[in-house]
Amino acid sequence: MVRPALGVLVLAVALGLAGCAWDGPMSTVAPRSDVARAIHGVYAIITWATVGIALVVFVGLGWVLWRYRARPGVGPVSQTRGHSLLEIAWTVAPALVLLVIAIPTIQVIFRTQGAAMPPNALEVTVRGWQWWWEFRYPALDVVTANELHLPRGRAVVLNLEGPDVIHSFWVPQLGGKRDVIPGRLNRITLVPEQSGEYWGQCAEFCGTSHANMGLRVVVEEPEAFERWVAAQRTPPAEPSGLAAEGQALYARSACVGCHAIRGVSAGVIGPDLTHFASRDLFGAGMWPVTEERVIAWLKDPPRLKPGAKMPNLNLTDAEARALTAYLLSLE
Ligand code: HEC
Ligand SMILES: [Cu+2]
Repeated sequence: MVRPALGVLVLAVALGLAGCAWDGPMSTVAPRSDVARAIHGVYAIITWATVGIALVVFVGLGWVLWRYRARPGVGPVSQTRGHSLLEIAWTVAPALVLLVIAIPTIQVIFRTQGAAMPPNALEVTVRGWQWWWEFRYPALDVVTANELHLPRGRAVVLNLEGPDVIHSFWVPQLGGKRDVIPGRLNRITLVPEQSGEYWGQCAEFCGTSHANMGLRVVVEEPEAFERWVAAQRTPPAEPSGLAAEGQALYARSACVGCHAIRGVSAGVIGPDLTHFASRDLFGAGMWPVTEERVIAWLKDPPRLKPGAKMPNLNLTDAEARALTAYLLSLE
């Protein structure tokens, strides 16, 4: 009886651990911003305090079990009831432990509330929609979706807005989680410290496709970020051939009511598509921007992403192909 149960336990632990990575793109133990580092510092204090307490408890328990084990010829040991010194000790000790945890925790809470606006900060409006992320850079006149670009080493202020329901912005290596609440402005202020690619995920249940609401953050060197901004501000090239047909079709379809493409349409329900093909992934981190995937999406969004707010527009294959050629020309 014991052996199979043990086998299952070992297997479960092994499978669980196999999912762990110290420095994966959603690691909570490899911080890459000042805020994430501060939060990680609190984790570390709590973890080591817990390890220390566990050691004391388990060593003490082991010793008692061994010392007072049943032996032939030894009767019950004497029992103690009411011991003032012990009572005081086990009241004071946990209070001290809580104090040790509370001081750094409260310090970090105040520090990461980001009340004051750091000088020269880059402001980004982050909107959590069912089920994708919108990023607006008001000072730069750039709008994008699901892929947030940030320069390394500069303070950014993320202004979190919820146009529909409650979401939560969470990019473990950069900081968060912080709720995105309709009618309320929440903020995260942080300085990304290392260039690289980081993954995030909506962390507050927001409906059918909550699990399909990821995001990607690209932290780049300041020059690379400037190049990205310049490219985003440039209008996309005039399409030709099939892409031009796609543009004409786009302009007379329902698409324009929901999507913005600079110079063509100004919808605000769905992601801005002005530079759709400059992004690696679409659908909030779900699929690579490839012809095959985009065609599949256009033909039946709610099938690929349950509950998607983009309806099935019953496009023909030829229409989906032309629209996709146009979308892929929007670099
Ligand atoms: C009723 C509003 C609506 C209409 C009409 C609509 N869309 Fe969408 N579209 C959306 C929404 C909302 C999303 C975001 C879906 C998600 O990721 O959950 C989206 C997502 C997309 C995406 C993926 C964008 C990204 O970066 O993730 C593409 C491409 C797209 N739509 C193209 C089109 C085209 C082309 C048309 C016209 C044939 C169209 N849409 C019509 C609302 C709409
Ligand atoms: Cu969610």
